[in-house]
This record gives sequence, structure tokens and C-alpha cells, in this order.
Amino acid sequence: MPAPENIHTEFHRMLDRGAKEAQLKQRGHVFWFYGLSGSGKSTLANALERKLAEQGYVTKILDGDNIRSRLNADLGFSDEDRQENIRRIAEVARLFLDSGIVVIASFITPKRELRANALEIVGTEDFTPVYIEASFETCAERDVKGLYAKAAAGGVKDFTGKDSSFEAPEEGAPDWTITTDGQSEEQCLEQLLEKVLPLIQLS
Ligand code: PPS
Repeated sequence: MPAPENIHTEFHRMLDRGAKEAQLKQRGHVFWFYGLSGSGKSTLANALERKLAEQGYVTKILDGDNIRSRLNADLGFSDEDRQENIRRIAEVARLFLDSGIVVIASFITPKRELRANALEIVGTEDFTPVYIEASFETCAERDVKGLYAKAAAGGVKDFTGKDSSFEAPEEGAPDWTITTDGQSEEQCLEQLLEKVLPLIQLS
């Protein structure tokens, strides 16, 4: 993206990412968890962060409700707002990545185009989309926040999976899939760890 007029970005005197990764003894990476509300994104993000912390890794969780209560408090759930939501978050993820940090982003990111935008901002090499899979029915049954019941009664505008569509990854997409339907948190975490660790270990 070109810099706006009269803005001169300057990076060459900063300590670079490699130096920070060496200091932290890890490789930065962005794991982008996506899936329906209630699919288990935040639960798994938190569990993964704790496991990685035990092994000395420095991580940062970026999470839907938290970001939307501050940085993106001006945004709603229209297609345009979701696009801006994801764009800003991907830019934030990129900043953490540039400091060698392992980012665990956890956002519904309902459309393939949104995921592609996030990947483009962060960069293909450092970005792994992780589909946290659970059916609408399972999420509605769990209904941890009461949002599904509220949406069914017409009380939530543009609710994902009801009035606003969710696109699962297409056949053959390189995205990882972790199915929380019928699997325990421990099983999901084990599958995640096995794939995550090789990507963040400094060789
Ligand atoms: S998105 O689509 O990626 O921009 O959404 P995200 O930033 O992840 O925000 C999702 C959280 O917002 C709450 N919420 C809603 N979700 C879906 N649809 C509607 N209309 C909605 N309104 C509020 C909900 O708590 C989501 O959190 P999670 O963690 O996904 O359950």
C-alpha cells in the first residue's frame, strides 16, 4: 500500500524482526482462528496461549469482543464494517508479528474474501487460517452468551449464520480445520499444538 502524501515511513533504523525473534527465541506467526460465534475460537485461543506460555513462548491474543469494545467500537456487523474490522485487526496483527510475537487472532471472519484480505495484509508466509468448525445448531445449543436465543427472537441485527452468511473454507483450501463438534477441548488443543509448534520454533 503506498504511503499517503507527506508521510515518510522509516523502518531502517529500527531493530528488525529477526533481532527480536532471536531475543525471544521464537518465530513470530499469525494464527487466525475463524468460525461461528460460539464455535470455540476464544476458548481454544486461551488454552493455546496458556500451553505456549508454559513453554516460554510470547503470544498475543486478539479477540472479537475485546477489540470491538475499544479499537473497533465504532463498527457494527454490516459487510462493510466487518471488512474494516478485519482490516484494522490484520494491521495490528502485523505490528505484533514485526516484534516476533505469536499472534492468536480470534474473529468470526465469515467471508473468504475477508480471510484473503487478512492474509494479504499479514503476508502469506506468516499467516495460518484456522477454521474452528462447529455447526450453527451446535453453537445455538451451546449459546454461551445467549446471542442465539436473542437472534432467534429478532434481537440481533445481521447475526452470523442467520441473517448474515458464513462461508466455510472451500474444498482444497490450505486452512487448518479444528472440529469442536464432538471433540473435547483437550483433543482440539493437542491437534493445534502439534501443528503450531513447528511453525514458531526458531531453527
Ligand atoms: S467479524 O464478523 O469477524 O467482524 O466479527 P467479530 O469481530 O469476530 O465479532 C464477533 C463477536 O461479536 C458478538 N456479536 C456478533 N457476532 C455475530 N453477529 C452479530 N450480529 C453479532 N453481534 C454481536 C459476538 O459476541 C461475537 O463473539 P464470538 O467470540 O464470535 O462469539
